[in-house]
Amino acid sequence: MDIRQELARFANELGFELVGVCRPEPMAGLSHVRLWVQEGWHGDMAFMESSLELREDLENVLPGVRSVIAVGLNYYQELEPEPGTPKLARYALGRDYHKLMRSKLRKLGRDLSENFPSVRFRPCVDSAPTLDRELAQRAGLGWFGKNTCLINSQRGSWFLIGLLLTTADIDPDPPAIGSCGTCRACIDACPTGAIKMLNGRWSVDSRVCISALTIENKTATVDALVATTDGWTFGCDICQEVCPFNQPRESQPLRAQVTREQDFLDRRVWPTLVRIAQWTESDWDTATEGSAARRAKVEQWRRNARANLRQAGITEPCEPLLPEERDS
Ligand code: B12
Repeated sequence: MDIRQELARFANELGFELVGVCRPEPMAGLSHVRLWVQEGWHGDMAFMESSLELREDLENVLPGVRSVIAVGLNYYQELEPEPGTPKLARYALGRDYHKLMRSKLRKLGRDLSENFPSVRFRPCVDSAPTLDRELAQRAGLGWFGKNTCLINSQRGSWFLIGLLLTTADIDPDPPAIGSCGTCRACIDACPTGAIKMLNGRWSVDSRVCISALTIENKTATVDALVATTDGWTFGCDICQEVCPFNQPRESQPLRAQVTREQDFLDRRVWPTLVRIAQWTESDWDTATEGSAARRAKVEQWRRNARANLRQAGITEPCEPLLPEERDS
């Protein structure tokens, strides 16, 4: 039985549009991540600093690992928030992708184990100290664009990455090769200039990236976000929306195809920004359950919603700010 054939069949049945394999060799990009952290471009993401050593060796994630299976899941769908409602990045519109992809990867491991019983697997979806884009690039899923997203020449970049580390020895795929050429669409479109050169590589400065400001940052004030977040409440898709590889063409019909994943298409209905700006902890808890948008806590949601309301010129529907939310 050929494990590669089995893998392709099972991955396809589970709905993964992309699948590839690489060896668990040392991470060539780790020195770049170190520099990025040293320069402070990780912003408030302390976990990116504290996990540097663990990221050096995939043995830390699965002892005995011999192959890394990388999968990609398309999450693209139209984004058309009603005025006065929150604007979320596309990946957070439906069910939490971490839960969805992890359960699919567990199933993939179980399916493969039936014919290869002595083999061990570990699914990872943002849950382990791995450099997902680099591993997926090595496994052939896509190449690094200037916006740092992994771009697949046929499909574009609207896919999430999951990894299944395994002790099985599987023949690797060739790495993905490609380039943005002279295109600067994402660099020029980013309202905060977050895509910049760092030691010869295009990189994202999380201190100003709208995605990081609305999801990871806990200290910026409402005033600061009014000036920077450009109407986004949670995450940001601008650098992918403008990417030429995400524009469908007759010759490239797979680009920006709507996802087949019903769990992503079943969007939740969010309360209005006015309501969110006054959320209690328990409102937040109910509204974000099972959503990737739960990564931002209630204070961040209230702050982001207030910034959006001010951006829309609506200043006074809210209760007065709570003391901890006042700009000093
Ligand atoms: C931290 C993080 C963020 C941060 C920082 C983003 C960033 N560009 O680093 C913030 C919060 C801003 C963010 C935002 C988003 N993120 Co994010 N994020 C991550 C996370 C946890 C780590 C990324 C990381 O390592 N950053 C460190 C920097 C230094 O990495 P880098 O610039 O890509 O540098 C690499 C290359 O330069 C390369 N490299 C350097 N030298 C060399 C040399 C050689 C030879 C090679 C081969 C490579 C190489 O290696 C470096 C490390 O991998 C990953 C999940 C994971 N565990 O990997 C998801 C991940 C990258 N994010 C993802 C997504 C979807 C997003 C958003 C689109 C969400 C949104 N809509 O708001 C945005 C996109 C913003 C953007 N343009 O990046 C996806 C990307 C999917 C894809 N197709 O690329 C990932 C993989 C999560 C997932 N499981 O799917 N994210």
